[in-house]
Amino acid sequence: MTIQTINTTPYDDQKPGTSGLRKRVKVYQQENYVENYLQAIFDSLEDFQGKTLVIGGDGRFYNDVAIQTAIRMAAANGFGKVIVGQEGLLSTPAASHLIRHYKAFGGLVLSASHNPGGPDGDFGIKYNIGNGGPAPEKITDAVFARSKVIESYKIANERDVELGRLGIQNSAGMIVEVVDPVADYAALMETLFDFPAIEALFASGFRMTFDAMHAITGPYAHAILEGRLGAPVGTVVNGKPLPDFGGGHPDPNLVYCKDMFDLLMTPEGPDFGAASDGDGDRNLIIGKNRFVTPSDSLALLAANAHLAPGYKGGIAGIARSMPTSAAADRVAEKLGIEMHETPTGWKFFGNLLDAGRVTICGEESAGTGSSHVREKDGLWAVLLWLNIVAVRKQSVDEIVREHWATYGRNYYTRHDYEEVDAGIASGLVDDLRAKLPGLVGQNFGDDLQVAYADDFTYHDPVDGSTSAKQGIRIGFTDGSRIVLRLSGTGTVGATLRLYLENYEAADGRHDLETQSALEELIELADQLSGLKQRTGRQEPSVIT
Ligand code: G16
Repeated sequence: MTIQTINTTPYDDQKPGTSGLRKRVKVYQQENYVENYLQAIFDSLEDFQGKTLVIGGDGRFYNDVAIQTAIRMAAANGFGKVIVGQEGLLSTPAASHLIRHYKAFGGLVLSASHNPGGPDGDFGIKYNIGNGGPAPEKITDAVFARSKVIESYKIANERDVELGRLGIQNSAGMIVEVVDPVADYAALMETLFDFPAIEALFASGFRMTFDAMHAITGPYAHAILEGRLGAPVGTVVNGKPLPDFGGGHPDPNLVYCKDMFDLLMTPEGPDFGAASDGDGDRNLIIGKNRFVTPSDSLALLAANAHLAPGYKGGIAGIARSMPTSAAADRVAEKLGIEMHETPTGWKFFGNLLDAGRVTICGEESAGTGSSHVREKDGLWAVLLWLNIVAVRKQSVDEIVREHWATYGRNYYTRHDYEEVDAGIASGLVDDLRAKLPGLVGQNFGDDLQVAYADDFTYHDPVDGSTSAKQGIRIGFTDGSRIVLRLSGTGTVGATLRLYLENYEAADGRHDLETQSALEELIELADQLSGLKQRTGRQEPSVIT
């Protein structure tokens, strides 16, 4: 065994986005691309000699190659131990749990989340710190800076680790432990939720369908829903992780899960439908005749969390990303707990969770989670919903309607314009930003008056750091909002995200069709930004 130092030349595009470095597989397959990025990560960390690194991914194409490289490089750089999921598999929340549970120094999560996989799809690498959460900007900025000047990387000249064999192996003197990817995570879920109540729910004939989208949650959902909770075999569909996700797009939204949505809207459909994404951190919740928006889901889970044993003492506070609707704010107000608005990106919740200031966090991008790990967690959200349904003995639709009757309804939609020319997209955002100061106080239509218009800046109340330019917000006096920002997770061109929200009070009308309820705001957003004309698009690529 020898440790080699290999000369390399830097790439200039290894800037981590909202969640790690996501690129086309073909970009990652370039000579030393993975090696450069991993060495830039290791060079940006301190005092990890002899310590433990967790490694796992969502099973997508190129995971196996990158994991072997990561293990050899971890050994060469001085880690004492690597914990890796069997076959290289770990959902993102399970990786976060293992880092915390085994007090590891950090972890590498290999995934491009909900982006398609396969040789022509996407790949990604994300570094998580010792609290189990995504590295903060201080580290990701250092990684990018290092990647631009890197001259060499260290790698052990070792044979492949047998990823199928559970137990201890050795790589260049470093211990490698291959673990069951599900066991520790499933045990954690059992401490949080009322498993006997959910078991009784299934025993009473409650029917559910869970679409694992041939991505990472298959093994977890089979083991927990069918194995431990007694849901009938067949409840979990597309449960085998495949390197190309079976050719599908593992994004659990109403576009890619349309068949499930349609099924849930029929009388003979099941009572509950759910799905998770490529790496298992996102969730989709559909009750019979009721799709629950991620923003509403956050509010509902926060309002009802005390029904689950893990949260029976109540929650400390709630955090949501800025573009997420303000539905959760009303719950926090009623509960008299802290409410925080952060930039998009789960990494911004880490400090608040670590400081015990919030317990539940969520984002409009189909992510909800809690202090149990430091990532959003798809199956956790599904289990909390099941727990609530089991205890309240009501349908999802009834629970949602009662919530609106208590708190009012935040109508909400997101329009995505994908693969827009990057120059056009950034020009559009810059021009709108320049208009903002002049908008305050202006009236539009019959009843829209601009209360504030800014580019969101976040001041982290825990470490005092500031993150500027996090998205344009135009807020109106009646609580309506238009938000526009550039996605940080796309891999081709730019994705413009337009978020629209208005509020209908508790005694207001809650049965409008969402796009119609938001029509005036949609038109105004186009008028102010010139979105359609400048992008040449008549319709968004995806509406959620
Ligand atoms: C990641 C982040 C989320 C973010 C989402 C969308 O999720 O972890 O915090 O909301 O991307 O980000 P953007 O709007 O910049 O594309 P995931 O599930 O892709 O890892």
